[in-house]
Amino acid sequence: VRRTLDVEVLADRIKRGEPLGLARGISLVENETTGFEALLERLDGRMGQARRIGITGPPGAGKSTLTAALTRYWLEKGLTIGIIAVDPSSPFTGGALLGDRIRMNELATEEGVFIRSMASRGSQGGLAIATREAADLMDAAGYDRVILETLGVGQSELDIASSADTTAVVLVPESGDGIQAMKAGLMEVADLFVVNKADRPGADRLEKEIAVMMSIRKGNAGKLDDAAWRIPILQTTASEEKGVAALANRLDGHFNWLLETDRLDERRTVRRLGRARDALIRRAQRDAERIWQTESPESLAGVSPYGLSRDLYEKLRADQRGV
Ligand SMILES: Nc1nc2c(ncn2[C@@H]2O[C@H](COP(=O)(O)OP(=O)(O)OP(=O)(O)O)[C@@H](O)[C@H]2O)c(=O)[nH]1
Ligand SMILES: [Mg+2]
Repeated sequence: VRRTLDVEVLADRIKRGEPLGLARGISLVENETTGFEALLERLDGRMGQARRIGITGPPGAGKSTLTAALTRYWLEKGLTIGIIAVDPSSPFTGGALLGDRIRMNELATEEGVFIRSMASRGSQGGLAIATREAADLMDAAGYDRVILETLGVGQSELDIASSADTTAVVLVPESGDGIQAMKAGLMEVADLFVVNKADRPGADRLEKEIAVMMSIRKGNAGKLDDAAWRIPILQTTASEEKGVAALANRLDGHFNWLLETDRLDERRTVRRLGRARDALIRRAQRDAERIWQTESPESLAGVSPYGLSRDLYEKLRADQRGV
């Protein structure tokens, strides 16, 4: 039996920080169930308190282990933490995800921790926006920190990570990581680098490699800005919870820098504007899909695909004008 959605009631449950309400809200967002936009709109004024941290990097770098370690660290400080693990639809990482779940499950039972994994069903673009909206809901529910763990491959996953206030790129000493990162566009999204698995050989070398790459980029960028953020490179051994306090410290440092330089407001305004654009496009797409549903091969009789699309577009616009 489908319960009808009472947006107001659900919004209140989320505001009170009820985990079940939050879970339901995220499902609505994920499935684009009628009313989800009204829910987000209603909660808009409650957002902006959480610090959002993107954790990204290549498969198996230790992102989940690090996320879990950071979460435990913050829990001990009395903070509450929302975690979004973005499951890539790629079948290649299927095995690793299971491992994730096991680690994450230990945390999931802790009071003050809310974990949600988001899977891409439809388009990657759809996942990216739903993920950000899920983060919004966690924010509205009062979580102090929201961590977005995404795989650092593919533009849309990088977009998710970089939609956070602070983005940490996790690399490991295993061969060629630094160069890979350069290629994958990870360098561009990093507010700080984490060299994880520092217990393995090659961590220092990787750290130097990253430093060199950063200095080349800086050189290319021309004049140095004194107020610019100096991207730190930290070593961690997430599996032993080593270096986690220092990492938490640097994450705070970056957040404070954002605050002090007014960049936080800037970033968030850009983010809100981007959200409006995404929501507009999603709305338009939804309408287009709706009008498309009636089409079949016969629709193409005597007309080109372009002619058909133009006719449908005109029909769509006519519908909207109430003709
Ligand atoms: N030696 C060592 N192993 C680690 C460290 N951190 C994580 N690992 C191990 O590396 C493996 C992958 O860790 P995950 O945390 O699942 O990595 P991930 O980046 O989340 O992986 P995906 O989400 O599948 O991309 C696990 O077996 C971890 O136990 C570390 O600091 N040192
Ligand atoms: Mg993971």
